[in-house]
Amino acid sequence: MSVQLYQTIKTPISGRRFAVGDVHGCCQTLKKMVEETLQITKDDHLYLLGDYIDKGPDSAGTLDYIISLQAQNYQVYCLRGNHEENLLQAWQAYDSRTFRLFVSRINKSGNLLTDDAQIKPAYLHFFKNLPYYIVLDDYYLVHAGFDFSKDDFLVHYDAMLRLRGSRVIPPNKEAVQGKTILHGHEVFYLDEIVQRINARSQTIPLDNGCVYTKPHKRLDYTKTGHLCAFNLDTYGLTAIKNVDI
Ligand SMILES: [Mn+2]
Repeated sequence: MSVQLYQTIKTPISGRRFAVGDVHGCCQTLKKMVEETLQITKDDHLYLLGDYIDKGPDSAGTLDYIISLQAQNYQVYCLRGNHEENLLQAWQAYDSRTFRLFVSRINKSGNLLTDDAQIKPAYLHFFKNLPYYIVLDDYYLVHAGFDFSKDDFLVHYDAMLRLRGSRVIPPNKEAVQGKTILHGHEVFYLDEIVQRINARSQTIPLDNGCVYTKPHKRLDYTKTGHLCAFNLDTYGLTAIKNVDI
């Protein structure tokens, strides 16, 4: 199996560029963002930052929607998130009973599986082809972040999926060649995201915890629960409330 580790994408001549944070099974919210709010056209680029599945109500529906956009030649580029990686790893490591338990009970994503507890072929194909990061002319896109404590941060793939702490670890400016880093994975409150954008921060988080719409032990749910889209050219942020839960 050969995995495409990263993808390089040139800026489109016409069309807009948007990056959207963690969707986590909130298919209707993603659909609303794409069709009503942003009104994405086939000239636009849409970058999804990983974690399409788990937590929310419809993992399979979210994948079906993304795959159908790509099949219709919308320019939708998808990163690998830790939830997609975890699913693939569990599939390889667990017996089918444990695997079904993990996917259905723990992650509430039973609709990704066939009756005999295999990942449905279309989803397996989708997951296997997800890159760990995307290089644009002026941005790096990554699910969680890069480990800048390492000189060769571009080969530390596990950090790209799981790192937390873009608040504390500054990017190595020279190493990223002036590119801005966009990431998801770690929930940031909306005011923090706006602040990072307005400050033209070198690292911009875009996960506002779309699925956290109710009181939560660790997060202030009045400041989460939005799906965020960032316009890479205008620096505009569009945040919409979750409509799935
Ligand atoms: Mn994540």
